Amino acid sequence: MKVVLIALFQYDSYAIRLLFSYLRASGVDVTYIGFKRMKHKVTKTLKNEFLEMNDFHNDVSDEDIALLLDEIGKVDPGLIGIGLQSNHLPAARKITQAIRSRFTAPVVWGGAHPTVDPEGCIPHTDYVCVGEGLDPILELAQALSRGEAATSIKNIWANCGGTVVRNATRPLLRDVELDRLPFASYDGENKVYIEDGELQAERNFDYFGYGFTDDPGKSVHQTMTAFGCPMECTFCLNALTDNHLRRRSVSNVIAELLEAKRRNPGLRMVFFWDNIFQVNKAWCLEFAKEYKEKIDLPFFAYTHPFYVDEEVLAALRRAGWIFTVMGIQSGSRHIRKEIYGRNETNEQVLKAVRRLAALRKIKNPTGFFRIYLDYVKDNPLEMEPELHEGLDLMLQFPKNFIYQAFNLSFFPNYVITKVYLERGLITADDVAGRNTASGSNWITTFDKRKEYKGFLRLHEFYYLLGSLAQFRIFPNSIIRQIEKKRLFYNRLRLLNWICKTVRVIDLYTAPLNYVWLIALLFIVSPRMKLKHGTWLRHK
Ligand code: B12
Ligand code: SF4
Repeated sequence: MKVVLIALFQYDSYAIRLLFSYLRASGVDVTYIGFKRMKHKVTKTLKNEFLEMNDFHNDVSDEDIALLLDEIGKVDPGLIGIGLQSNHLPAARKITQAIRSRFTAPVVWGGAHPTVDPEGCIPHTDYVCVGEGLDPILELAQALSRGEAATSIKNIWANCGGTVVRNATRPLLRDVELDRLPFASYDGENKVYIEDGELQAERNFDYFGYGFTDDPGKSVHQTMTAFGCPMECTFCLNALTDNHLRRRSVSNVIAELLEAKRRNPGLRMVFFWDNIFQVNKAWCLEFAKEYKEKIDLPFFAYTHPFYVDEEVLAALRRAGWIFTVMGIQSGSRHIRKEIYGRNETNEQVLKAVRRLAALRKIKNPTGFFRIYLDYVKDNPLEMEPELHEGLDLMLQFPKNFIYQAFNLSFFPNYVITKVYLERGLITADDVAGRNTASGSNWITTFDKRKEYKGFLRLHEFYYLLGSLAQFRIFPNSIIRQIEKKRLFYNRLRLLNWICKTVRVIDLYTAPLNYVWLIALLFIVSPRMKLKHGTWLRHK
């Protein structure tokens, strides 16, 4: 049996590369197609008073599809898998229709969107995988190769000519089972990449403008040590499904990284995509020791205000931790607790940021520790008192953090989506994947072309104040005055210009804060960047 797996808008999908390895290790002839790159665009369209929308996952051309069909045709598979997030739904439907018009092989959808909305997916495809997909897709491929109907596989829903068979879900893989999985595949074998209607054999460049692969010259490896999360935020998939934390053993993770280093002596950095890396103190301490001893490369890992044990943070820092993202989401205790289902108090948030900032004192060969703080922007329920509380908290943070704001997105069936729909704050058309202009929430920056009215102007005003709060050179007292007197409230472009100027002055007056920029240049070699025309991120 031959299987084609299509990763939508993500050349380096960890999930699809893991499925690829699992099928290959089980004797299936499998091909990976990276169908179009992950793209970043600043949001530009003001859809209505409450939402900013963005359609960057929607640029699938006829040439892209023709090439995809040709590549599938070369393999002549018995099963075609498509991995998709909710934003990708319109594209997935278009591709599936095209595949069905040319091939008889059934199509199975899997990933975040089919998991949260199988009912909405099944009419458009032959099979839908709900939740974990490794054994389910293998069993599906095996059943089809035996010529069976494949209608009783757990986690797989089947569309039998319009009649839907909804099979039960199997238990999640346990820790010991994770250790038996092959490592996600980053080699060049059976992999093709499509963009701009052309094959991109030489251009496996994705997140940040470079690829996660062990090909020589590609200097970054990505992996996950754990799946699931102990939290249940209302805007996250984890609040919807049983997705309790499961973790690989330290020795299994180290074995993968040793293998990645062996294959690619140019490896410079590791990305751990775990939802919260610092869970389980004993695991982290063991990991830090082993990692420092055997891998000794700078790494990225997310963190969370509840998981900031000083011993763990320090051990990870000494092991090579150089940048992190911590979700704060709102500086208002009320919004966090009542709207986002997050229980940390403002004191806990402040303590967490301070502990992260203190890690800068711990020596590390790269000499820097980048702290990105994620916030949700444009929540129509977050008004002036909450935004004020948030700014007040932010002004107490040690400086030189990086403030990132993401638009509030509404994914199908998510807890927050249901609440906002019930309260009439959004309509069904605002839910990701519903429209051709699919919702997304990539990093928000000030958009000077917008017509700001009421609520949005307020959010944009506080967004710019938050941007100023990052810099040591811009006094908090001035930020408080701007807020109090609402200076520039009707001159947001001017305030944006001030932010930009402050950034430039900061660069010149405190160049040591920007050592990370130089380090990044060396993590991804300038030669590669020049060759592929990418700088920090792919446009
Ligand atoms: C790591 C991660 C990322 C990394 C991806 C790194 C990489 N190169 O793979 C980065 C930071 C790049 C990222 C980006 C984004 N992400 Co993200 N990300 C995650 C995270 C934390 C883990 C995903 C993962 O790889 N898990 C491990 C794998 C093994 O598990 P899995 O994905 O569940 O896959 C299993 C099954 O779903 C199934 N399966 C998956 N695909 C397929 C395909 C087939 C054919 C089959 C049969 C089965 C199957 O089998 C897999 C193995 O069991 C999830 C949250 C979560 N807890 O899942 C969010 C999540 C997937 N991300 C999300 C979002 C929104 C985004 C962004 C849009 C964010 C943004 N603002 O831009 C972008 C979009 C990127 C893109 N173009 O696709 C949402 C998706 C929501 C939705 N309903 O669609 C999630 C669910 C978080 C959330 N808010 O709930 N993300
Ligand atoms: S902490 Fe992060 S991964 Fe965990 S439920 Fe909340 S948003 Fe999702």
